[in-house]
Amino acid sequence: MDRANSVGILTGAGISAESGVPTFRGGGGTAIWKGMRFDQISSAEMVRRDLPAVWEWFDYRRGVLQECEPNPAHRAIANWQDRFESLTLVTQNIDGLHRGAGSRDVIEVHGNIHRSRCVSCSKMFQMDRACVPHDPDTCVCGSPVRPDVVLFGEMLPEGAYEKGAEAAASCDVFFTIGTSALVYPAAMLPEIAKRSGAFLVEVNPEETPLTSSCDLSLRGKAGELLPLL
Ligand code: BJW
Ligand code: ZN
Repeated sequence: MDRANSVGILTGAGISAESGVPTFRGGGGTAIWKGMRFDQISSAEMVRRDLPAVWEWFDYRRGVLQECEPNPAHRAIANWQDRFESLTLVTQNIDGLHRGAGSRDVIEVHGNIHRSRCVSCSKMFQMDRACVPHDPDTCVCGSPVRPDVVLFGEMLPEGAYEKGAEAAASCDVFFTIGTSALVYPAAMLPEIAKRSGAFLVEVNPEETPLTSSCDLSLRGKAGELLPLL
């Protein structure tokens, strides 16, 4: 890190675990909401079939997030942004905690839970964090709004993945932090970094499919390890 000019970072649900945000696949189980696996309810098909149920799930999670604050891992990364010539932070998280900790220009490849979007005209609405359930329910054009998050089977926001891939291909060190690295295309970023010659570091209490490609695996909690780095 002393010699690095350019740093790339991919974070996942694990970095927010110590803030009290549940992970998706952690803890030996898979998140279940009212009898549905999260990959069923968090899917493009479900938005078409039962948008009110999707909103119920996301409003529940917005409620959980009201109690959550950034943790030392989010703050460590925010501090790094002034220590390197270039730092690109890509997060799969929709919780907004990186920004809450002071990180700028966060690339949120899976969207943001505090934003909604019209299903017809794509107009976006910033929701009040303090306001659960969501508001508005309907766009000015009369169509319903949906959470502005990327569900299974949906495309990522335009340019977001490409920006991350560019940074991954040109950085000196790449960190993959708190992600199971199972969901694509985000999981491609550490692979691109490694192929392009970056030093690849994983921060995770458990092994992931990326572990064997990593130059260094730091086994532990992000909130404990990142401040030490
Ligand atoms: C700690 C810790 C601590 C715990 N400190 N660490 C190629 C092959 C096969 C399939 C596909 C493919 N390309 C695309 C697909 C399909 C699909 C996909 O990837 N499926 C795989 C599951 C196989 N991808 C998509 O559909 C994507 N879209 C797309 O590709 O568009 C093109 C397309 C369109 C149409 C058809 C086909 C292609 C979109 C993916 C969007 C994913 N969205 C979700 C839900 C968001 C909304 C919501 O929140 O409900 O995003 S899924 C869910 O997983 C969420 C997360 O961002 C994402 C990643 O999970 P993450 O962050 O890694 O969390 P966990 O829980 O898995 O892991 C936590 C980790 O933390 C663990 O490792 C712990 O050990 C660790 N940990 N405590 C550090 N204290
Ligand atoms: Zn509209």
